[in-house]
Amino acid sequence: MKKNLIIIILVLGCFLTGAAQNKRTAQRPNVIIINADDLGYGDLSCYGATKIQTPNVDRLAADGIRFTNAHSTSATCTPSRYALLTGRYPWRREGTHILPGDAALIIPTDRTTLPLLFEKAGYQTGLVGKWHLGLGNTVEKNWNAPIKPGPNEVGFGYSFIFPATADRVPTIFVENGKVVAADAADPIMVDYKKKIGNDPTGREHPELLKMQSSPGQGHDNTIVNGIGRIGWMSGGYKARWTDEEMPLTFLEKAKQFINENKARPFFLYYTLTEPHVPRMPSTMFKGKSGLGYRGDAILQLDWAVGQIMKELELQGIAQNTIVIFTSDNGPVLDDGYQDEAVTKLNGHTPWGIYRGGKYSSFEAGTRLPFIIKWPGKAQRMISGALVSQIDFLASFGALLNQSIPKSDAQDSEDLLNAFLGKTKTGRKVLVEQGVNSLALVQGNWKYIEPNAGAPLSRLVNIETGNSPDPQLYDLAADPSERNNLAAKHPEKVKAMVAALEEIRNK
Ligand code: NG6
Ligand code: CA
Repeated sequence: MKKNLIIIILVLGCFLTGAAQNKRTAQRPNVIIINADDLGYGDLSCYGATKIQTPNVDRLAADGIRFTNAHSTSATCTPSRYALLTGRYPWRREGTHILPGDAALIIPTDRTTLPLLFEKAGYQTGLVGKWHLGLGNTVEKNWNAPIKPGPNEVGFGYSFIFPATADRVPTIFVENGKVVAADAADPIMVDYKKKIGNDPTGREHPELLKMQSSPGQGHDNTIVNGIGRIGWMSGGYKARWTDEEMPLTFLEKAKQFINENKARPFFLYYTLTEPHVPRMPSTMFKGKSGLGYRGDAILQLDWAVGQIMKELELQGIAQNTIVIFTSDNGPVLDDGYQDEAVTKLNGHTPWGIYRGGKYSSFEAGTRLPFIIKWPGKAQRMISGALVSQIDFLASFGALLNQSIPKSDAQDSEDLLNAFLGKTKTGRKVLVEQGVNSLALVQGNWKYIEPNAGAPLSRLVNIETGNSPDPQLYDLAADPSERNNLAAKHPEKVKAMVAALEEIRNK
C-alpha cells in the first residue's frame, strides 16, 4: 500500500515537473538579433535623422525600448562581432582586428558562445548574413570542399553567410560550411598577397567598373559584378553574388529559418550587410533616398526589418519573439568607393551629435542604435542605461537560466533588468576600442588613452580620437567630446588609468 503510494507520488511528481518543463519551454521567447553593418547613431529617424525616414525600425523602437547609451565594444567589425558572440573583450586576444577574406576562424570552439548558450537551452540556432570572423583552421584553405571550423562549429545549427565583408573576396555564399553553387570544374581560388587567375582588376581596367574605387583604399583588385574588391579571386563564376541581389537572398534565408523553426524556440542572428561598402542597393531602392546609395542602402535595410516583422506576424509568433536591432560600429562615408556618400549627404548626420565615426575612439565609433522589442515584457521606453552588446551572453544566460563557466564570457554582465526596461541603470564601466587605443567610460566620465596614431584618418575623413595626450571628457555636459578636461582633473585621470589597467589585467 505504502509502496503504491510512493509510486503514485513519484509518477505524479514526474508528470508535474514535465508539465512545468513543457510550459516553460512553450513560453520561452524566440530571439532575433539584427546587426547592421556600419550604421551610425544618427542614421535612423527614430534616433533623430530628418533627411531619411526609417519607418520600420522606428516602429520597432516605438513598440519597445530605444537605448541612447548602448555600445559595441569596438569601432570596427571583426572585434565588435567577436565580443558580441564571446562576451569577451576582443583586445584580450591577438588577431581580432579587421580580418581579410581568407582568415582562419578566431572564435574559440571550446568556450561558451551566444549561440551555444541558446543551443544548451534547447533552442534552434541560426546565422544569416555577414560573418567576418574567419573560416577553417588556416589561411590556406580549399574553398571547393566543406570548410571547417566555422559558424556551425561555434554553436550555429544553421548558417548562411558570406565570409568577410561585401568589399572583400571571395564574393560567395557559404551555407553550413559549403560554398553555394560551387562547381568542381571551376574551382574557387583566393589570395590576399598576389593576383591569382585572369580576372581583370580595377587597377588594370577601371573602364570595366560601374562604381570607381577611391584612390589609395585598396578596393581595386579583382572585379566582381563591375566592382573592384580587396583581394584577388578566380573561378566560382556561378557561385558569385550580385550585390543588388545579395541582401535579398539573406532576407529570404532569414525568413525561411523563421518559418521552419516557428514551432520551437529559436535564436536567429541576422547580420545585414547594409550600409557597408560597396553600396549597391537593389534596383527598387536605387535613387530612392536622394542621399546617394548609402541612403538607399539604409532604406533597403529598414525595409528588410519590416519584412522580418511581417513574417513574425504572419507566422503568429510576433508576440513571443524578442527582436533586437543594433549595428556593429559607427558610420563612415567614403570607405573605399566613389558612391556619392559625401557629395549627396544633404545635411544628414550619420553620427548624430557624437564625434568621430567608424575607426574612432570618440563616441560615434561605438555608440549605436540599439532597440529591444519584447511585446508585453520589455515596456515601451527610452533608456539611457549604459549597455553593451558584450552583455548579451550573461543576460540571456540569466533569462534562460543557463550557467556560464567562470572561464567564459568574462567581460559580459547580466543586464537583463536594463534590457527589459525594469531599470535605467546599466554598467558602471565600459571599455571602448578605437583602432589604436582604448577608452574607458565610467558614469559621465570618459577617458581616452594617449597614443601616437594620427588624429585624423585622411582616407575616410574621420577623427580617430588619437592624441599623444590623455583625454578626459564629461559626457553629461559635453557629449560631443570637445572639451578635454584632463589637465583640469589630473586625479580623475589617474583613477581612470588605474581602473582601465585593472580591467586590462583581469
Ligand atoms: C578597411 C577597409 C574598409 C572596410 C573595413 C572593414 C581599406 C583602406 N579600408 O580596412 O573599406 O572594408 O576595412 O569594415 O582597406 S568593417 O566594418 O568590416 O570593419
Ligand atoms: Ca562594420
